[in-house]
Amino acid sequence: SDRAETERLRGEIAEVLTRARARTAGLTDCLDEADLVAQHSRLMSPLVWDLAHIGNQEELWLVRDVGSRQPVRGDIDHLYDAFRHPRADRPALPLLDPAEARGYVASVRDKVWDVLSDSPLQGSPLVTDGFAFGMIAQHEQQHDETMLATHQLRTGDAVLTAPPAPSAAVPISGEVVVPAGEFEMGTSTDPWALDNERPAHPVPVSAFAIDVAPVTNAQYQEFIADGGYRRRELWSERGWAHRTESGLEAPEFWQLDSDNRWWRRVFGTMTPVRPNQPVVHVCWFEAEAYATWAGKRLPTEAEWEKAARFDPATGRSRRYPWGDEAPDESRANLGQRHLEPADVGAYPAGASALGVHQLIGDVWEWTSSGFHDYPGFAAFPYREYSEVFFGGDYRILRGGSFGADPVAVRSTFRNWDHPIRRQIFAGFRLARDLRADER
Ligand code: AVJ
Ligand code: FE
Repeated sequence: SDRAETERLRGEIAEVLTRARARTAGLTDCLDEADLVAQHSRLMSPLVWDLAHIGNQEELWLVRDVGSRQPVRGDIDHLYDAFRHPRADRPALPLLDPAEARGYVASVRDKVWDVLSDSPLQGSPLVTDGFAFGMIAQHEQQHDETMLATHQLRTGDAVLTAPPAPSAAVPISGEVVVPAGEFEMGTSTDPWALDNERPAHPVPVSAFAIDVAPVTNAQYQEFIADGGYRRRELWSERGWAHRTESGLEAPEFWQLDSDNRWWRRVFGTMTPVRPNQPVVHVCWFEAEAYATWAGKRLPTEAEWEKAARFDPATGRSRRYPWGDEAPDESRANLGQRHLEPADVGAYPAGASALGVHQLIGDVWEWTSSGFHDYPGFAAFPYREYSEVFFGGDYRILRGGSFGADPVAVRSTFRNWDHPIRRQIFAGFRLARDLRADER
């Protein structure tokens, strides 16, 4: 019945909101006041800003807009408006202190429980199928991933712990051919898909080959050893200028020891580089140079999505590579269960219909595409989520990292960032055009 369905949906919303808040608490309760208000990198906000910003977005959309309730704090919106204050300026703002921020997010959440129990979850587009609640759960999880990146940048003793990510029973390598033809890209029906993923539309894609796994640390070390960072001809003009100015020599957080072995700092702990793990913390320009060195290229966004979703048996696009069922521990490394990517081949149950592994989880994957609207796009519910970024100097990332929560990951989900960014949990996989004899 409709009533039973509304109750089920309320339960699901309560679960995703509660899971997000537990993660937010875990990322902030482990640090003292000084660490929470400090700026660990000019690229990032103080963690106490993310915390109150999470509460403020929840208040704007769920308490005030959906719930038509009185503001919890009507006086602080401007402090937590990401468009008013660039990240580098946020530490100087008169922010809520950690205790006030914790109190604020808790008061907002109390009101949200009341709004949720009253909302019919249908009627206006904003609440239909619980959209606004799902959007806010995704927003909190996106900031949790950003806060996780701040933890990775932070120097000092390790504070986060998690079991190591799985290795593979059977190693995998090589590529698969994705046949030519139209596929359905994007979605018009996924209830919590964000505006930039909509609407579903047919996209013609020529046949191409794509690697079954992301590029690993061992493969990336070969590129370094072969002079990858010194050979001008492997880099684009912009890439080389950036490499030179920024002194790039290896992925961020990597260090070479006196025996010529690579280590990387992982959330405050020095660990030997795991050879079969996807490389992480490389920018788009490094991915581009590696692809040139390997004689391949990055996939376009449409190619990535077709490899992830297209089922040749039915011609349908799936929600996830393995089908329509939600991710679980056997299929993908998501949700900060581990603090690192898993080795390639660790999730055979997560492979796509075409046999491509680990498209979801482990590392965000750079694509060659910029961020543009799909035909028929309509900004919803606010232009500042997606629309203001279209056509900017961004590259699309797909698939989600070990630090992305399942509520904010699906094969239609689109992430974007500047091509120089390395603090995000990004790696890449390669693709190539087919040779004449393969077509
Ligand atoms: C979609 C991950 C690029 O973190 O800048 C958070 C998500 N938008 N608050 C970001 C977002 C508003 C966004 N990304
Ligand atoms: Fe935000």
